[in-house]
Amino acid sequence: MMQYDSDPFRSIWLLFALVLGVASVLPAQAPSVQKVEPPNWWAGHSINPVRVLVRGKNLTGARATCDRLTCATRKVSATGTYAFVDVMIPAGTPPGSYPLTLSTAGGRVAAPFSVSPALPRTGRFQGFGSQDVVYLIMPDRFANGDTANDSPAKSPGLIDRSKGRYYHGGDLAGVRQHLPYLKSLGVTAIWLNPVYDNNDKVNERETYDGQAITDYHGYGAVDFYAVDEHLGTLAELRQLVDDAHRAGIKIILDMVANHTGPYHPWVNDSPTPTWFHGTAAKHLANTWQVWTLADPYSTPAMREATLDGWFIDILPDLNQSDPEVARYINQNTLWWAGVSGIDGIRQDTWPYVPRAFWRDWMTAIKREYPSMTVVGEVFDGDPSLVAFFQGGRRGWDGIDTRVDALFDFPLLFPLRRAFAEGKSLREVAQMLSRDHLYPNASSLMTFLGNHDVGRFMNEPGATIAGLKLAYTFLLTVRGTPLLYYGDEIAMPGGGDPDNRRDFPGGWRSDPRSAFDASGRTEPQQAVWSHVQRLLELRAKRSDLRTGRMENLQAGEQSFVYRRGRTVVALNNDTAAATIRLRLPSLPNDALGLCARPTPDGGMVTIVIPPRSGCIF
Ligand SMILES: [Ca+2]
Ligand SMILES: [Ca+2]
Ligand SMILES: [Ca+2]
Repeated sequence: MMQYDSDPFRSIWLLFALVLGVASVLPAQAPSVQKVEPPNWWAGHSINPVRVLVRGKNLTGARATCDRLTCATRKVSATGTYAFVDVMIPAGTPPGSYPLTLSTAGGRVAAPFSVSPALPRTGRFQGFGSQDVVYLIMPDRFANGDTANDSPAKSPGLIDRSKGRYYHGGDLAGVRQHLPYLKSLGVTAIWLNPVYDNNDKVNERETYDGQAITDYHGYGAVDFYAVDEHLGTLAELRQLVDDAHRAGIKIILDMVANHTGPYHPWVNDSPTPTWFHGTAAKHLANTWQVWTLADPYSTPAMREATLDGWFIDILPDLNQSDPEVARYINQNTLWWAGVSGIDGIRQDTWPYVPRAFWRDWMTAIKREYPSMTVVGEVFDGDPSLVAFFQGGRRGWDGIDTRVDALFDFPLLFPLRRAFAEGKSLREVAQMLSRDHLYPNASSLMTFLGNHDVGRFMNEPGATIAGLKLAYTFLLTVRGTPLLYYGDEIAMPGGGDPDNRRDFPGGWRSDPRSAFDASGRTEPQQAVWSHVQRLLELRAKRSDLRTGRMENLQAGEQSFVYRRGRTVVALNNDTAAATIRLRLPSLPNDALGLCARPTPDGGMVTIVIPPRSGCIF
């Protein structure tokens, strides 16, 4: 047996007693405040009291008081970093500054807070649907409208246009300056990738080819209550929304409720012990088994890694089952809407968040903004799986998430195969036959590409004719069509980040500008004017937006369908197609590609040129 000398133990005990004694006579450290979330709220809001999360130092034991509002501290984190304060705003409270005072044994500190005037509702919070045509913009890659924010004081040196994963300088001012371009094309809504403040330094956790990258794409939030300084300011966001509304264009903001960026300050010191699923050191990696979430036979353990795992093993997974996290996200969503006047929301990585949370989140949105709509991302080609996540009916779990729309990924893949690769067009018609699986297929958001898949023109076999034909289909079939910036000028680009090249002409040094017809090449102009013509037709004919869909003919490479009284005929073959339809007559093709249809005894014959589509 080892012999223990009692002396070292006595020394440690004495030291401990000394420290305790000194600590008891030291004055408590003064409290300080770094961040108040939300920094402002509204009188008469459906959420009242609002729960304010104050981040600071030495907040242990903090008691909150406020002038003319009613404040109460609900809890303080064990580290003394976070205080949760309920702030009740009496009806009719005039807008203004209403700082909260936090008092501890160490002193008092003010936490800035204000009551804002509510934005007038007319022409705001409008929602979107099949009457719209949405245009997706990655703000860093569209147009550099303000070079003063290219290398901000807070995060200098992250811009390098020669690097695909660095900032390129595009911003909200650039989007605002090109609203006339979007108007002339005919889009009615813009979806912006996230504008949250992202990391101010290079991202060394998510490296690419061993090189550090930046979070230019906006999906790595470090602050959910600020616009990234490369993109502009909150005031500029509001100005963009206001100017867009004046031009008759809605704004859809991208939001991420599933995770934060790896550098969010919560990661090393979280507001509650259960704020995230696990910690940076110990967590599950997301296994992306989305099917297990829809499977009525899966066990909670099977679903756990997909729901609670960290994306790419790096992005901290928020725990929406912690009521404080749920409340934080709900308030954050309504804050963005309230400060900016946006019309809709695109929600990232939809399946990876518990459905009960979505139901409550959607309910909170609709309670405050009944017309506001949400489109969720379920990145999967299986319509039965995507349909499970659509709102409008309860799943086997008894939950209706109430989400208005989802992206039509199931249609994307056969559409690419047919129109880009020249494969079966019947496969597209067959995918549409699966619409019976959805609570509401007409609310799906249809698209030829987005920021997460290679461009249409990079598919093997893609041609300008194929792209034009794909647009004829996209802009006449059921759903809410989405255009990805640059696809209207046939921009090329492989996988991320090559599919996020700068829009030509968005930078002053660009040799030519595709924002102007004179700066477009012949093929670019051919696609652009085709899209514009289709959008013009769509705007004029409500049939193309809301008309009932009916198949008239589906062959291996031809597809004819009716939307209300309008007939659309597509030929994906490299030879002309002659099709006889059981119709008494047909008007002329609005696109001028098909010859006048010839009626004969209750039938009508149409001849569709190779790889073309006509609208009768
Ligand atoms: Ca800029
Ligand atoms: Ca930043
Ligand atoms: Ca999750």
